[in-house]
Amino acid sequence: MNKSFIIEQIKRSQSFLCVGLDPDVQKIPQHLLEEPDPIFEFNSAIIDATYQHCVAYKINFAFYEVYGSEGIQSLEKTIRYIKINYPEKFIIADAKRGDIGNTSEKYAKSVFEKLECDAITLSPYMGKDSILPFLKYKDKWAIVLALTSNEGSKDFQFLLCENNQPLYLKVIEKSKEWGTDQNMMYVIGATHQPDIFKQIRQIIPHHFILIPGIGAQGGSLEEVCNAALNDDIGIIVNVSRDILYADTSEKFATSANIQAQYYQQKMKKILMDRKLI
Ligand code: NUP
Repeated sequence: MNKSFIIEQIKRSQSFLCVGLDPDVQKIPQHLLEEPDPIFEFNSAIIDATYQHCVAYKINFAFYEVYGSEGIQSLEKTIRYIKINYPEKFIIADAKRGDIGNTSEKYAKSVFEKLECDAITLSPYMGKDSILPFLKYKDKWAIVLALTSNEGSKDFQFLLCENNQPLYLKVIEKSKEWGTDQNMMYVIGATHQPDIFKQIRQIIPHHFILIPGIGAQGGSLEEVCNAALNDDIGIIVNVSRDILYADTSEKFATSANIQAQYYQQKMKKILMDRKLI
């Protein structure tokens, strides 16, 4: 999926929402546990309830791998379901991969060719040869972790490099040379100060930024968006738990629909205020 198509979809749906599909059998409505594949039942209901309000789905592999081969089947069925019913949605594999070159080639092949995802999250720690195999695919995306939303982001990502540049900026500055704004995005967590987004925008004015940390992790949508938006919109904001578990009764899908619409309406206003739609 290329960049102009993603922008077009955001403008059409007046939303830059990504719904994070992080299903947890402990939290999903208990009546679904009677189904042969509760995870898929849950995901497909959430997808049907939210597709009008979002442009992307992010599938965090941990929530599937934890159930072994059955979980992998649910993951494959979920991707297929989106591709068949809502082929315009951008599908992100949140797998946080990255390894020596020949191993990364296998990861890329598995996620882009076998699973047919559009994008994958990558850890930059192993450097250039760990990322390049993902950039060989046309219209596929490498989404590099730059400044993550968790508490532990402070352990390494703020360490100062030469010229007092924090590591997260060094990561962006260096890695942006490996690809372009047509095949690379960056993860920046919404839990950080909006000023940080402005600082990052000076280095990558045109790249898309994937922003997790809204909802359950407490980031402020308006503040972060205002600092991170660019002239081409340039942001995709993920929300997982705040939509998935808005309600754990049998009416969970209706509540997910309302919650996704709540975010979409906020995003629409942000886009309109900035005259981007
Ligand atoms: O920095 C990151 N923070 C983060 O929360 C990078 C991520 N990929 N994520 C993921 O986004 C996290 O693993 C989860 O799948 C989702 C956030 O979920 P929630 O806090 O909206 O429930």
